[in-house]
Amino acid sequence: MIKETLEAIQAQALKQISESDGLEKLNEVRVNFLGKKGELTAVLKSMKDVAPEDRPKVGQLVNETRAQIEEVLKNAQEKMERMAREAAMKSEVIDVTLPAKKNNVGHRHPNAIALEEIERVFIGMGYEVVEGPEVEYDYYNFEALNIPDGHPAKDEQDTFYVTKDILLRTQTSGCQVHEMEKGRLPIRMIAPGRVFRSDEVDATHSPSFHQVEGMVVDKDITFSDLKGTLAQFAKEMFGEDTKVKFRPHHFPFTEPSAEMDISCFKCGGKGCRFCKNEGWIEILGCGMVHPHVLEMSGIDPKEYTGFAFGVGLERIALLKYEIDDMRLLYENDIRFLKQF
Ligand code: 2U9
Repeated sequence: MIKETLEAIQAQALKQISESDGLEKLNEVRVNFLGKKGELTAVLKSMKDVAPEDRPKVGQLVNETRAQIEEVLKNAQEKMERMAREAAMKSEVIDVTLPAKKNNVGHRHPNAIALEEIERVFIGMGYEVVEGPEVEYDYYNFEALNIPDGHPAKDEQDTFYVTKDILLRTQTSGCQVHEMEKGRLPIRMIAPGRVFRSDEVDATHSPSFHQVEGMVVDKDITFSDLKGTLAQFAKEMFGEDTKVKFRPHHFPFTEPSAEMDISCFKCGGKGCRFCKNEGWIEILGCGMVHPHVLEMSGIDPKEYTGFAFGVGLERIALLKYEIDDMRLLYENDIRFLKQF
């Protein structure tokens, strides 16, 4: 009698399993037949009505039935899970041939690229890169450079003063003075950095811009060393065919002084729109370090001589990358910066 009941339960369970259309349904079947209030448990509970000698046999039958239902349930569940996985894999195909999304990467600022180029050239010639303070004593910015109070060059440069004696440097020259004061010779250095002048903003001016100044101090340094060094710099920066020309000039801290032009790297010197038909482009100022400047920093000008130069970093960047307005270098417009 119980045997038939069990067979009926098993048949019913297998039927419901085969008709299940999802994992939820299968779970219902499990609860209905094997759960605490399920049909098989009900049979177990009715064991008290079975004659004691038959109980082991009936118990075994119930267990067999449970095991079989469990086995079929497990298979059905695995099959459904496998099918669900296969269906998901079919619907989620990844086309590995699709072009990848473009990564937004940062770009270097034209000033940074130009400075790196300049540093590469001078490091290659054995120079040190030396930095100094942007807030400087009047002495290091002017006095030690042969620009005393009342000197027209001091009034020409509209300086931002912090106190009477402290200012925002108008040139990086203070770095060279600090270096000379250390008393370690020879000196071969460049001093790149931000400088400040109270200028109105326009296409070629800004109250804050960057310079790279350079200086060599050693025994027997002559104007030929200056010319050879700066001609090599011009070739490495603007191309092997670049020619240089020196025009006499005046700076308080160098004597003699000059401005250096390079042959136009666009037209090779014939004259074009880029060089305003001159064939030449002004690039930097330079000269032999004034004996008084050496002396003020404790170097004997009878024993040592030196040359120095100064370039505007923005000027180099504008020229090299053919940018026609300096303001573009300060606005940090990504549409501009991402071209470099
Ligand atoms: C010491 C001695 C000499 C640095 C020099 C220049 C010439 C020069 C300008 C270029 C464009 C400044 O950025 S700019 O406006 N600079 O022409 N600078 S010689 O001479 C020195 C510096 C320090 C002790």
